[in-house]
Amino acid sequence: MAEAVNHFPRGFLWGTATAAHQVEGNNTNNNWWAWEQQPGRILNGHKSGLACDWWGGRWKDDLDRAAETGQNAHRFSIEWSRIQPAPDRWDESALDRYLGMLRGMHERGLMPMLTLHHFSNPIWLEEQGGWENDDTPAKFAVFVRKVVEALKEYVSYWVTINEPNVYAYSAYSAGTFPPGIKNINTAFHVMANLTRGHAMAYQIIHQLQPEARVGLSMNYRSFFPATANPLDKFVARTQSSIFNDLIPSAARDGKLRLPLRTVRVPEAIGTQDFLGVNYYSRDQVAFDITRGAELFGRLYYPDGADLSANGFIANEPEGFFEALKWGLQFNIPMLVTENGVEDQSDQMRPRYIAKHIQQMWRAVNFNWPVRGYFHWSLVDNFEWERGWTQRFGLWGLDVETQTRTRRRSVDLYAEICKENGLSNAMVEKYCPEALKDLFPD
Ligand code: IFM
Repeated sequence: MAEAVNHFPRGFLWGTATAAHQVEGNNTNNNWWAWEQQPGRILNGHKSGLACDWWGGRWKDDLDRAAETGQNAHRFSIEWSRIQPAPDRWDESALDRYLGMLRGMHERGLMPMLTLHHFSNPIWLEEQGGWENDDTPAKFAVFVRKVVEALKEYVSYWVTINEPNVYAYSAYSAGTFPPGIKNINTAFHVMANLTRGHAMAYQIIHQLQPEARVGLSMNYRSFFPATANPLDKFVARTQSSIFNDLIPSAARDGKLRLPLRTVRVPEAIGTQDFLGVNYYSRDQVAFDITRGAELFGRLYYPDGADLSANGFIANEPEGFFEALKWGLQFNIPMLVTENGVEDQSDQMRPRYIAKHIQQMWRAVNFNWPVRGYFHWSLVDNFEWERGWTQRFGLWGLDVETQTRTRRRSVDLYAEICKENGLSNAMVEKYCPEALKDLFPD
């Protein structure tokens, strides 16, 4: 077959994404560390421990790996509990460390994107009620001001809050994240506070750095009605509007449209310069009267789905196209701030990457404003309540020895980054099983 390359626009960002608690290690002063010490909270009793030892300095080697393999950007997060270890105390040395990381990214030609909140809270904040407490958005704003004053010279892209939908759902409705609450109304209350926190952060960043680009990273989940039955369609739509739409819509027009009422958050109007899209998979949704707590939807992957190692992710690239189409409604540039798959053996990852990048290429061919892609993740890291059982890294990690193993997907992703596109030759080399699909004769 003749060489065919699906190119991306010049200046497209290609990177990987990480988060502080998942890679730094020894984050002993946050709610996740405390949660990990409680029996039964994390699969197999795993603990984050040293994680990828970025706090010990191993970020340097990992970012060398990113830069050497053609990436030009990196998304990471900072840990609130390190910078503000107590309500009335700042740790300037922690900010200096982050400055060092930011300089390190620039030196390596990696444009940093900084996330201010990625699931973890200082223990002191959690003891004051965390995001359930209506004072928390203002406390977050104080933290954000301190950080932006210290780091703004090196950052132009800021993500205020990572996946506020996943955070509110997991911590306050499913109870799988700390503080382990299972109450959907509390989750809605928390969503309102997260929206307020985001809005305050947006205003502060722009006050201090008018040219900054500020957004949220939303986890977009595709909910596909299991059948043409109107009830399946109805629950799929309801799930999607609650999970996907609520928060970014509120950040557009200041209205958080909860199922039975609308909460007004006027300060959130117009507080997104870009939309961060995190996409992993798509669910089939069937109406199920017995599942009141899950809004009457039974979610599952269809028989024959291309499943990841632990069955956690189905390879559903069309859902990614749908996510980008959904993002268009906000009329702002989009960045794919996460996309990836858990796959220790790296059997599936190459075709997952190729198929998703192909869908993103379809989107840019419609001139949809997609500006970059951050693969989750650079190196295996601590996967929250699923501990070390899920391996999302391009590089594998032996947690005990801190040895990194280069998976084959590294080479595929490097070729994509360097070429600024995906070719039939790459697909043939790394995932020939996807060739017919992606480059039909
Ligand atoms: O590891 C997480 C990340 O912290 C948030 N988005 C989903 C990833 C994979 O589960």
